[in-house]
Amino acid sequence: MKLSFRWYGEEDKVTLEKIRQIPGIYSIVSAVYDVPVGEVWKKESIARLRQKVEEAGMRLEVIESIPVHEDIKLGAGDRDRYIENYCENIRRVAEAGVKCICYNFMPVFDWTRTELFRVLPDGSTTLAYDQRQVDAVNPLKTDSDLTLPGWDASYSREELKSIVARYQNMTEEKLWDNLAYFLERVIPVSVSCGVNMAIHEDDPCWSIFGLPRIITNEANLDRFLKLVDVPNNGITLCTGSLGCSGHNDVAKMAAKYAAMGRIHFVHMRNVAVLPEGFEERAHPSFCGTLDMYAIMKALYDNGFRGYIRPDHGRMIWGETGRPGYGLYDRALGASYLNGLWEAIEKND
Ligand code: DNO
Repeated sequence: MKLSFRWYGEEDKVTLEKIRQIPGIYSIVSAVYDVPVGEVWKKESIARLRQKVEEAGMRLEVIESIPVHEDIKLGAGDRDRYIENYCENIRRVAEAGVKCICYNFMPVFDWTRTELFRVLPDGSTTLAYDQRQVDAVNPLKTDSDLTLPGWDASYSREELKSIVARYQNMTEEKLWDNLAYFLERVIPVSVSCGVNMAIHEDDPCWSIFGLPRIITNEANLDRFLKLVDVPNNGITLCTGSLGCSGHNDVAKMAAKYAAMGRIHFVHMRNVAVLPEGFEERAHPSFCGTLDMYAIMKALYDNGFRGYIRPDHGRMIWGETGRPGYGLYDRALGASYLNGLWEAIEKND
């Protein structure tokens, strides 16, 4: 396992110096945040990011994310220009030593939660999702007084409304076509640069606000991998995104896609599936619904030795900061992953 850890750049309260003290960190996972979605990343920004990480004694081998512009997902507007920019970003990060790029293909909304600070019985706070609250929100109505805390602050209410409106006639099949169009152009570039592309599953893994979502389950991941059937076209196995639906057998999927050599990155996170949705929990298996040991073992037994990062953590010990991305609980998660891996390896 190449243990990795997400860092949000120089603005991040969780500094590289602190991350370095977590045992076993192999690579930092980061991105360039100084240009709008869809534009080409400046070479100097990529070089500076790499330099910061290397000065702190680590590597920068994973980018999360190079975001996909909405025109590409919509198959409209300036998609060819944005795809060309995307290809150029792949070339540029590859030149800086990056080996894996995580991205997603969710219309408008990335991960969605209804609560960012749900208090758990032990006094820690966590991210939670309640379907009833999501169903009560209509992003097409700007006067609706409900806003979700995880909503992308880069869009104003009016902008959000008009972007959602552009998806009104979008079917799942059309989204599949647009994804294929994107992959057919981007994957050959990643092959020639020696970079693995790793799509992240939709979070949660079902349609929200009537918008199509397709990277959601085993049948759809099978279909995805066949769109461009080469090893570089792979996935980020996100245990929490898949595991928040009781329908996904995450350990089985880990085994299957690892054996195919198509998992390039893993997000390890535990969730508790609840009647009205789900809430995020501490990493160990006994804290939530997922069998984290079974997932790690499935990865190991099927030859996966790549990048794994602890995913969201709770806020504990009074820490404040970016929800899901504090230091302490993610560091506990990293230690737990180290422990699982050592035990699995030694039992082999
Ligand atoms: C949330 C993350 C996602 C992920 C993107 C990948 O915490 O897991 O935002 O980075 O979906 O593009």
